[in-house]
Amino acid sequence: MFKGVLFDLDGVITDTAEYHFLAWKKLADDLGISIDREFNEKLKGVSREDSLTLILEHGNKAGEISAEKFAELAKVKNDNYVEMIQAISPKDIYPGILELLEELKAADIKIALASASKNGPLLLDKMEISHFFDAIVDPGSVAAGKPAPDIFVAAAEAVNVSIKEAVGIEDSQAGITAIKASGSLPVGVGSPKDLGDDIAIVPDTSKLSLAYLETVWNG
Ligand code: B16
Ligand code: MG
Repeated sequence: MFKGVLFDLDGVITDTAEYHFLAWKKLADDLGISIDREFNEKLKGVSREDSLTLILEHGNKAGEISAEKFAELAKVKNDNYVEMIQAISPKDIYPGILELLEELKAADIKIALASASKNGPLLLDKMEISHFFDAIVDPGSVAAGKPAPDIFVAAAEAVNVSIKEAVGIEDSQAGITAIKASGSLPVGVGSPKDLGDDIAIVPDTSKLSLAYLETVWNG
């Protein structure tokens, strides 16, 4: 049996993936760069700075932005995003997630947060679920962001669980790649079209439960 579950946040625990998209879209529009939902799949799970680089490259503007302007743009996006998430509360927790956290706790399975977001701790507090987490990895503390495996490896280490005895739950292409590379077992939230047809995928979080994870684990 697995001994730990490594959770992504945005798009797995709550719908903040949508707010990230809206905040990036506004910034891109202001820069005269067009981004759509298909392009956004490449941004999910990717750090703030790497996301901005991808957007600027997409708009062929990477070369014309100074380091100072780059930092300013990243701040503008985050300020807009942080404003959007102020109203997040326990009612915004995705269906099935609270029940899953309760089941994992009761089964003494470790719970860790492996989110690329620096706003992760704030969001867990707003949803009043911080106490479920045995560890929250600071995304700034790992050498490379998703799709590199570092944050999942660090999350398993932080709860003293072998990475091979952990399940990772993700909604993003970058995150699934990271989980696969880490050696833990991936479970996707979304569609095989976006996440691939070689892993266990639920269409939405209401299908996640301890029993479901056990079924996936047992192959
Ligand atoms: P922040 P996750 C990721 O969170 C988001 O999917 C991604 O869109 C965002 O750019 C990244 O966090 C950084 O977030 O700007 O708040 O530090 O999906 O890994 O939980
Ligand atoms: Mg995510």
